[in-house]
Amino acid sequence: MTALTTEDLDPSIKIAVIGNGSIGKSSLIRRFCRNEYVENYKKTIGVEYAEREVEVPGEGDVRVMVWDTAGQEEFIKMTQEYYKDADAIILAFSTTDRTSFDTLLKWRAKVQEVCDDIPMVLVQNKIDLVHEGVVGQGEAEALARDMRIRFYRVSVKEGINVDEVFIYLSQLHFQRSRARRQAHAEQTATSTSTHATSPPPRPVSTSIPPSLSPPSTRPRSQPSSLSRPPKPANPNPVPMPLPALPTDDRASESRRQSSGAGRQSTNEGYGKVEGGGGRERPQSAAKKIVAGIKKKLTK
Ligand SMILES: Nc1nc2c(ncn2[C@@H]2O[C@H](COP(=O)(O)OP(=O)(O)OP(=O)(O)O)[C@@H](O)[C@H]2O)c(=O)[nH]1
Ligand SMILES: [Mg+2]
Repeated sequence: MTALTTEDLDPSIKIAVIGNGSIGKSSLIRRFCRNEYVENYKKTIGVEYAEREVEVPGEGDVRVMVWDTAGQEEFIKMTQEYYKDADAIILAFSTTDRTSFDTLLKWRAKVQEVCDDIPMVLVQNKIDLVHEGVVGQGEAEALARDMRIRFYRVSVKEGINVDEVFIYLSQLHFQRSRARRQAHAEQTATSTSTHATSPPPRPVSTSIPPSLSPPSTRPRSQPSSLSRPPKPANPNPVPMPLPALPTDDRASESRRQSSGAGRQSTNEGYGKVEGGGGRERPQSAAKKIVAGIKKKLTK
């Protein structure tokens, strides 16, 4: 089970609509958000925004935020900024405009320049004008298959298939983000259980600049009489298992050890592993060492 996120509590999706000018992008959004249709054409300058709450089967009420981008060439660089932020893309063309179909791959390339694998759908608008059509249904379906995306035939004017496009994209987006979260949670669980069986990591003090370190409980240089006695050299000739370090730290740790720095913490590490690993010296020997130290200290 994955953790609950704000996306579960307040589901929303950002969709950008792209494609050549005058194919009906603004009309599609106006129909979806306000259920209105306007006959006269007024080109979009830059980017416009609209939103609507819609019930998405399996997801409940979803806030759909839509970016209406200008299809005119002069605005492409500017509108591309908005795809970057989108969760899904509607790639649209018009039944009566051959160029708008022929440039679809170019539009998709613009998306791929700025987005990773983003949910997308292909929309053919103005199917009420199919008698004036210049794009065959077969070739549009073939293109959608090549792009591996779903294809919708829409008439904004007649209100055909408009909500369906937005609802499908919302479902796709939420399914994918749930799958991603679940994969991430499984990956985290696997790496946590791997770490649980490894020995605890040794402190690598050199990885934290002194200014960021928590204040030390021990002064840096201590009088020799209070410093810990050096541990005896490891009697075991077999290399002790060292706790796994993050990859980057391994190199610096081996440099640190070969330069002699941090020896004491290395010994402490070995000592801890020894204590739990059944390689302890006989207790009497240990007692002798402690007694010797006490003797030295009381001199
Ligand atoms: N017959 C018909 N006309 C439509 C349809 N959808 C939009 N139109 C008309 O197409 C023209 C262009 O529509 P817009 O929505 O402004 O086109 P756009 O893609 O936003 O254009 P830009 O803002 O320049 O990128 C308008 O006159 C609309 O009335 C439709 O489904 N059928
Ligand atoms: Mg427009």
